[in-house]
Amino acid sequence: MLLRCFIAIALACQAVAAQAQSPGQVSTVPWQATEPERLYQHPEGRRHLDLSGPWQVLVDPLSAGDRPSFTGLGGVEVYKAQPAPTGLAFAEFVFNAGKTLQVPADWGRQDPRLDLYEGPVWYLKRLDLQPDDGLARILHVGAANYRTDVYVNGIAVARHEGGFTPFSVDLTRYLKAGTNALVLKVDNRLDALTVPTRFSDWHNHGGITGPVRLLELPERRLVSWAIRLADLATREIVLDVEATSQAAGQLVTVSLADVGEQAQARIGPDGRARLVWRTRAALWSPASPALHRLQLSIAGGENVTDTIGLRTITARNGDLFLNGERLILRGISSHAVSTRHAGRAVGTADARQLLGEVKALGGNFVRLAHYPHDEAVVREADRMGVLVWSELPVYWAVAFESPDALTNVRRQARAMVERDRNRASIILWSVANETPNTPARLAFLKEVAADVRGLDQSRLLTAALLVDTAKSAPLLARTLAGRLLQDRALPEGERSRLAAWFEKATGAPATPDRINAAAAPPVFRIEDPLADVLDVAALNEYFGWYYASFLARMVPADEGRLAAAILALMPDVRFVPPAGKPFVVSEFGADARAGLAGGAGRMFTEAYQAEVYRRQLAMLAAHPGIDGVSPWVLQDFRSPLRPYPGVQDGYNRKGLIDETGRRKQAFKVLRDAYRKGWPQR
Ligand code: GCB
Repeated sequence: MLLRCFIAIALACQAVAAQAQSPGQVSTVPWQATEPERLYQHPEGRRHLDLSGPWQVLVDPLSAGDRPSFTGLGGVEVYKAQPAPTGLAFAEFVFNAGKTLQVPADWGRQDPRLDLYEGPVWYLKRLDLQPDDGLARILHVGAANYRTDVYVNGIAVARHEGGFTPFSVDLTRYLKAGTNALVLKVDNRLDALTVPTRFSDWHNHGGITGPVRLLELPERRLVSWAIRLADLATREIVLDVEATSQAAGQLVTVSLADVGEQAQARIGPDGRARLVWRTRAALWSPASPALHRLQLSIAGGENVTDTIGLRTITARNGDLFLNGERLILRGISSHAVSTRHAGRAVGTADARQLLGEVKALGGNFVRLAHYPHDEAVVREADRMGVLVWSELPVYWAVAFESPDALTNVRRQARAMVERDRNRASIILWSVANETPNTPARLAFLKEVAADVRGLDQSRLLTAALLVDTAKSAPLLARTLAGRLLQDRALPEGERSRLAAWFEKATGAPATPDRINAAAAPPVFRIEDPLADVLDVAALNEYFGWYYASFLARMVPADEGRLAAAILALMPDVRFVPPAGKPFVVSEFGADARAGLAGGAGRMFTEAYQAEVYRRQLAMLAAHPGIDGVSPWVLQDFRSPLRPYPGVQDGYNRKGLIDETGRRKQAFKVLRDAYRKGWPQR
């Protein structure tokens, strides 16, 4: 009898559970929250509560925590942050101080069980507040990868998408006197519609990876400001200020305290003001990174201090100019990684390590790939005098046909620019990396480019492009076949196979004249129509690394022989950028496992990588119009695309430095070239 009773209860429970889990009931939170709109700039320099440190967390791989129930019997609703019950009260999804994660930091670095985790983690911070002082309280999140839902005291307040850029949310009306529960649900799952998509060459570090602050600001406050040296000759500065509507009609005063300059303007009904004056302030450059204290104050409202530099960056007749002087970018690319610890780089100490290595190379430039890095890096780049390329995560094939993806990227672009447009170090905004040349992609990126230009007139636009493989691969194949057929030492069997291929590919007999003509130095044109939208044409190319294995599938020749022929060809290779555009090679490189023996005749050795650098630097120095390089890449970084056991072990090994900080031979090759003033020979 008793048994039958239990069975009846169990069956009833199952039925309720099945109902609760039926499709269409994925989330039962009354979700009204929308994407936060305005980004509050420079949170560090404004009155705030710092929310870094330990947060209580719940790992929720099935994303059950925003359901009222998953069994039909209650007890989930993580966002309500109920206190852990005692006694006979049932609980499962409750926060408990026993499980915490540090903020800011990705979760994999803190708990090896989360290293490959992709899913939601709930974060809780309890805030004791007395918000009766008339101040607005604005949450500012530096970065959280990838999707963040913000809840205050059980209410869904905002949902943000994008793993690298900051966002702010006005929490004032949700907070009460006493203890408040701030819950962030951070979900790092990526798919074909996210930007970036799931398919990329880096590890998807999840978590709150930027600082979290609660700004405490008066009603008459600043939202954003943009300062630029608008005219090098007259030294005219233009400063655009955006304040809250409550500040309309008030005077805003700006001063550059160290040079004793001041300007004033009245804030218009739209909250905006423009201040213009001529300055005597010293200009910023890598050789002399002069910074100035910018003070902004609204009458009867907020005072903010920022640190800024003044410089111009221009492109003219295919060259780059910093403060009117010809500029060559001696750079290196980098992911947001640090040799100080695993995971994503964050904060000033990581920034100094990364930029310190750029300086040690004798470089003046870093390409911060493939997404905006932590704000600390660009602030430190201002101080240390390193020029910066900052990039949107529009990487490979994103959903260019999707209006949602476009809206998402436009938001990310706005946040990237608004966060950093007062950093003198940033000279280039990159809108994309290696994207397919299709009409949908061109239309998409044109819109993004127009937005970026509208938000900032003091930088140049670029994107990392490729040469068209449909044209370049057959050209390279014919050139290499020609060179191999010129080689008297080529074994007979291979010669006849190659000659037969050559005749078929060129449609003519393999006569000495034709072979010599095919073996002539190849010219690769950058013909991507996206270049028309950009100020600077940047090219990623991997001569000396990838192409031989690919060509060995086209041409009947041994892969090793093709690889050697490519190395031999490199001094003769020429790229032609679109007319009138500065030309930067934004990637070249080769993998090397630090310490791997085998000499330059074996791929993945330090010696081979160093040889690729020597040849690349010589090849590119021979391009008369070259404006700079940022080889790939400063430090080895985690990537699921790189398993090769014993060699890559889950790391892209194209670093000049390995993950422990050990410098490889190629580091010295690049440093010597930069010290000698590359591209001069
Ligand atoms: C590229 C990509 C970069 C990769 C690199 C590589 O072209 O832009 O994200 O990591 O090549 O190592 O293949």
